[in-house]
Amino acid sequence: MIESGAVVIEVGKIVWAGPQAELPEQYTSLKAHDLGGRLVTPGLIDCHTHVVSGGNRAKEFEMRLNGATYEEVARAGGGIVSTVKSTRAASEDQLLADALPRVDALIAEGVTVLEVKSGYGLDHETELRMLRAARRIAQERPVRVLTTFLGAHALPPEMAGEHDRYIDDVCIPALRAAHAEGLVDAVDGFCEGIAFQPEHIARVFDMARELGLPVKLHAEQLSNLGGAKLAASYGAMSADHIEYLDDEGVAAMAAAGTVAVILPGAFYTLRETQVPPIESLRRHSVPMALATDANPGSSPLTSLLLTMNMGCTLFRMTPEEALAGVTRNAARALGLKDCGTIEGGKRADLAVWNVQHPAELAYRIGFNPLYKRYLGGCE
Ligand code: DI6
Ligand code: FE
Repeated sequence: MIESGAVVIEVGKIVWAGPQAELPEQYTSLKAHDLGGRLVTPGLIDCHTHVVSGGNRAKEFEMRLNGATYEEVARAGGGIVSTVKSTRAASEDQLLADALPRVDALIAEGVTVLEVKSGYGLDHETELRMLRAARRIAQERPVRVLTTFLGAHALPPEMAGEHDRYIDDVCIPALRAAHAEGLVDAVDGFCEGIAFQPEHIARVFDMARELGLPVKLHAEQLSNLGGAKLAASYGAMSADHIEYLDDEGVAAMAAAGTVAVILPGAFYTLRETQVPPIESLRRHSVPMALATDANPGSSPLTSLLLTMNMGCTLFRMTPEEALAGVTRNAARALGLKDCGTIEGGKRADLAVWNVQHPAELAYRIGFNPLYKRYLGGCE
């Protein structure tokens, strides 16, 4: 932390940052914004969300309170598949309208960059519609949006038991089409017993490679299928959830430079008890990011500050790790080199807080100390 710091911004970019006493002469005549000694951090980055989706799953929340597990709900036709029904029924305008209040909640807490996944369409047309709605968020709100194709999220009910046919006839053609339309920044999958096996994910990742798209994976959330290791073998930007990750998987991620995206909102909502291997990730110097996983089923969470708190309280991450997890390492999880830290050459995406010390951001529960936010230098 720099006490009494200054940040110099020119045309949307940071050109200098450091102690005010060392401000270079050439900048002293620029227009100054006095932030009153408040803490300035990089704008927050939510690197894993499903904010575009139809309907909600409050009913299923009740089912689970009555004892059903996430997997039981999924097998009973609820879960992801119920959101697929509502998403297919929604127009692009409706999907966008439903997403905006969630996005507004994130922005209100200093978020400047947001990742949004498809994966609730599971047919060609709806997967593309979700991605178009996601792209439009950045036209409607002051936030940068990256889109991820998640066609391999679940098997649609009309193709029950036909994983191979779904991957070949729906997922891969939809990925090609979405890419051709400029709708895809990265490719994701759900590698899990209730979703897809590593060999299915590998086929999707082969196509991503052919198209020159980076990959990431929902891995080791409910069991260990070796998903993170597979993702690492494709040079994945991140492996996400990873509660059931073992040391071998951690080592593979470390060797590949794959970021661990920790999602405490899903852990909390599902009342999971297996915690991600934070200590092992530290030991292997795997960068850790934190994200909301904002989705209608396993993580109806749209607060990145609460996510930071959960990362600390549930997983014993330090407040400093939590802050790096929603800034520097979240940028890395998205393959972004132009944001996530406050230094010369980066975009002027900043959050200004009514707090004295960074630990205060992770410490409070349900309190928003944001004073103001700059996106590309604009308030
Ligand atoms: N893991 C998750 O936590 C979300 N997707 C996934 O692959 C949950 C999706 C949902 O329940 O709607
Ligand atoms: Fe997710």
